[in-house]
Amino acid sequence: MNFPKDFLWGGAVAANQCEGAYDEDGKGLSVQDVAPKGWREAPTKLPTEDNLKLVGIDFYHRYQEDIRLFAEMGFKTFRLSIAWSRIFPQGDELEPNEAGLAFYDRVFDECHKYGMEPLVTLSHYETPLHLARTYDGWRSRQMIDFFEHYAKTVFTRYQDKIKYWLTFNEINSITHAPFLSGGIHTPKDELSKQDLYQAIHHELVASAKAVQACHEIIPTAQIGCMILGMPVYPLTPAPADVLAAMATERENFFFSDIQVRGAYPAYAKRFFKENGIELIMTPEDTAALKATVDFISFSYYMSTCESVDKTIEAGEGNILGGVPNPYLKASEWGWQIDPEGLRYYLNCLADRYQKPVFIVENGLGAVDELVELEDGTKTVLDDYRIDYMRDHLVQVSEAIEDGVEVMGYTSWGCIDLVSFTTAELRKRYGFIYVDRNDDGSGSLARYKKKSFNWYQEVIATNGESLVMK
Ligand code: BGP
Repeated sequence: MNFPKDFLWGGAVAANQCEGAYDEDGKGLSVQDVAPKGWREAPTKLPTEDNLKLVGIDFYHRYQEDIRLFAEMGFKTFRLSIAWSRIFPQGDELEPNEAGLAFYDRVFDECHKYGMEPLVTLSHYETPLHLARTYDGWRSRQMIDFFEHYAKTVFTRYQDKIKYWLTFNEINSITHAPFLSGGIHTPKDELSKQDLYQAIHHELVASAKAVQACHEIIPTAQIGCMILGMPVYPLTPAPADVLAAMATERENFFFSDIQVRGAYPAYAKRFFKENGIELIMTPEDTAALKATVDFISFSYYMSTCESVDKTIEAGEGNILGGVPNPYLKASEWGWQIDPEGLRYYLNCLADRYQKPVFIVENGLGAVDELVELEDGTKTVLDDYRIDYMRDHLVQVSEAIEDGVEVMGYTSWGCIDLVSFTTAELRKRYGFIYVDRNDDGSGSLARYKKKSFNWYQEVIATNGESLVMK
């Protein structure tokens, strides 16, 4: 196997899906606290008891135990997000909440105790609710200042602790999930393309300003963008399908094209013209966008297809969805499994940007059964998860052989947590089972699954065990 010696093996979580403690130590509400059913449904007025994220897996109180388990697996890195509303409860204050800052000090120190580098997402679907309700999220230009202030605050505070940063999680998902991704309170069907793309512009400027601030405050750090990665194949070789696939792919690459190259891509002009979009872009915005990222990170769960035949029904999937591929099988949630698509996508990114890439989410959401072995230990025999991850990691190795500079791999939901799209607990991704169920029952105890030992060996052998029988 050809994984570089310093390959960053690890796992990933997001604050809103694991921390719980939604109103402790001065934390303000985030958009997630009023979204008990995931991204498709309208938010509630106040947090409701059926919202599993309010307790999450109680990482806020159990982070020491969890990080110790990650260390036992040999993680070199642990991707997590800072909940913006722990630091600025409303989002528009000038002074940060010290208790929130102190919590992440403790978490980062715990990681360093085991020689694990935290990889920190500034904003992972958890905009402070006040910003959504008062400013309509990224529709307001004022958000740029609020975010820049937040980013500078955490860069300054953690400058000696954090080397790897990401700005916005799956930034391209805002086109489908404007509330949870962009804090936009206006219902999706009332949001014009003009307003959506103006909001996107504000978010991209804010991302670039954070990149600039990171480079100034922590010159030794690296900061990346994060996109929802999903290769789009033409459903047939018909040229019209190929062009349709290109157009859909560009709707996603639009974001990273700007974050990596520092300016709007040429194809944006026609897209804006045909959709009646006229952006307000100041000369300061144009200058700010020139601060470009050091690497490209992305989530990868599935590929999809595109067709000009609009009678074909879209399949299920990671927010963006698309037309199902007749050659692929799907997970229990209908997400089509395509390990070779990961190799293809890694190569696409490398060809397009000539920058290092980082897979910061990948994994299988499945229903797990906790069983008791003869010696009394409880575990999950999750061979299906091992197969999924092995197949994907073998393709990562192929991409490295193709010449792609891959910085690392952090599997999604390395410990079971509340799912994003459907906000449930029975959709599990972890190497560690958490005893908590959709009805809120469970002791919150942690159990190692079979995949725990498997991943431990993969890391210990730097990937060699992937091809050993
Ligand atoms: C991505 C998100 C994550 C995560 C993952 C899996 O879109 O960045 O937050 O949850 O998808 O999705 P789900 O949890 O819905 O299975």
